[in-house]
Amino acid sequence: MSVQLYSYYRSSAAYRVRIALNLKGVGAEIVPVHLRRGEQRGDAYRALNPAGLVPWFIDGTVALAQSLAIIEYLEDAHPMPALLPAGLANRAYAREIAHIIACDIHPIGNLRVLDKLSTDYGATPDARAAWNRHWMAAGFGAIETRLRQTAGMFAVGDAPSLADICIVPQLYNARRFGLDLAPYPRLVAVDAAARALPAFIAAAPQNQPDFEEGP
Ligand SMILES: N[C@@H](CCC(=O)N[C@@H](CS)C(=O)NCC(=O)O)C(=O)O
Repeated sequence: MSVQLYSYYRSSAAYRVRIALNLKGVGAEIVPVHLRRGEQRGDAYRALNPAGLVPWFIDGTVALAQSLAIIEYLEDAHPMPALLPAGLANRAYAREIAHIIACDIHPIGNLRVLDKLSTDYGATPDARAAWNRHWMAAGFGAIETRLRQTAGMFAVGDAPSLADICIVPQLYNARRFGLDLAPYPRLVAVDAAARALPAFIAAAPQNQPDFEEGP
């Protein structure tokens, strides 16, 4: 198979790409990279992706990092079903929600950031989780407000979009780190609607070949 995705079952950035691949009906070989064991920092993986992060995506001669860039590539290569809603404003709202998650929330809750907090600043497991919850709550508040305006069955209207592709993995993280989701009823509702779709089910961490039980 010429399409490969280097992935870790609970990497939310890889989870986004898995959802997009499934929505587009693009089959891909999943190549597991064990983040907890540090495989992403090894020479073999860095020779592919010098950034030392997943996802890493290969489609024939194209090899690409960054989940949103990969998703845009898929959107360009396979326009239907569209991952951005119709209409200028709605397309921008879907991107806005995606960027709150991918640019504002996710980078500061990443494994290497949490590890740095522990090794250099003595953060305990509880402190790491509290840090993550703090930044997720800040972003989720903004998204919840936007959803009042944009949500239908899904985050922006009645079809799953880039916004839902980013929301579902981030809510998976939020539950993992024990964030109280009660203040975000719209976010919870659109997450539930999206997670019921086959493309999202197949992409879920528990359905990955490298899934492991445990914290
Ligand atoms: N902005 C990147 C983020 C990629 C990223 O940070 N991936 C995480 C997993 S979600 C990772 O590989 N972390 C490994 C580490 O922190 O060492 C994207 O959207 O693809």
